[in-house]
Amino acid sequence: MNLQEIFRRMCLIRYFELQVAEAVKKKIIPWLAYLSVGQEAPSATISTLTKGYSVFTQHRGHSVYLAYGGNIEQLIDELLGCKTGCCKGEGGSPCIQDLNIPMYGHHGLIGENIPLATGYALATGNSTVAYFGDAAAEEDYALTSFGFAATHKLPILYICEDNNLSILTPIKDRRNWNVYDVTTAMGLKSAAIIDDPKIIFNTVKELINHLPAFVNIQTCRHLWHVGCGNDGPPKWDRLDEMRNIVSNAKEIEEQMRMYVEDLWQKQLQKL
Ligand SMILES: Cc1ncc(C[n+]2csc(CCOP(=O)(O)OP(=O)(O)O)c2C)c(N)n1
Ligand SMILES: [Mg+2]
Repeated sequence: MNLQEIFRRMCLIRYFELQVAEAVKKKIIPWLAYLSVGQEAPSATISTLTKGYSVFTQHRGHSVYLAYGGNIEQLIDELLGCKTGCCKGEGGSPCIQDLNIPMYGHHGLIGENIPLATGYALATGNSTVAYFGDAAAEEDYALTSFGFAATHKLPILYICEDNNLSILTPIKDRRNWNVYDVTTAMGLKSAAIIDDPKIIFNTVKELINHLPAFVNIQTCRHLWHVGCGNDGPPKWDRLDEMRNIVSNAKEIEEQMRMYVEDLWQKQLQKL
């Protein structure tokens, strides 16, 4: 496990998202942006284990795109609505994709990436990973896809980034069951963990030898569902905890901050 690399990816995502938040505040980005501040750990960690997988995301996908090495200039341009964006400036924040990874974007229905990824794994036989939220995992088409993957032993890894929220509604007000129990009952290898990169790494490293598999990862959204507001200090900040355990953390963080800020400046100058 390369904790420095995981931390580097977390910093890349954090500083990228802070730039987006700044651009939203200044109305340079006047449309919806779904940010992953606080939720960096799952994709930053899992991407180090699943290079070469085909990736499917839903609306909160900047983190996944960046973690898997998506083209950053094209992502900035997409958020700015430029023709040079990764969806020609027509998709915006929720629909981003980079077919060089390959990563396939979102189409509007939460969790639709789950059946799409499942069908893709069936059709191609490629190792596939789908990232989605705790509300997406409740959808009927998500649950039937989990069952289908278990029955057909598809090479797919399902990652639920569980921030306990569907916009503003916590899980306790939405359901009295958890997805882990359902996927386990269906015969999927399943795990329910917190977003500590060491735990994520060890869990996923084992599960990818036994696909199909499902991992529920409790994570903490720092900002509102959309845009850059917040309701005070977050419950936890995994990136901050990593600063204390990764060697050369300060240097890595500063390097990523400068890298991202320079890229944003460069792209903004083109406007
Ligand atoms: C089928 C469907 N229902 C409702 C919505 C509206 N909607 C957009 S995002 C969202 C919440 C998604 O929550 P979750 O899947 O947990 O992802 P998170 O936003 O927490 O990352 C909802 C209800 C939608 N896009 N599609
Ligand atoms: Mg959620």
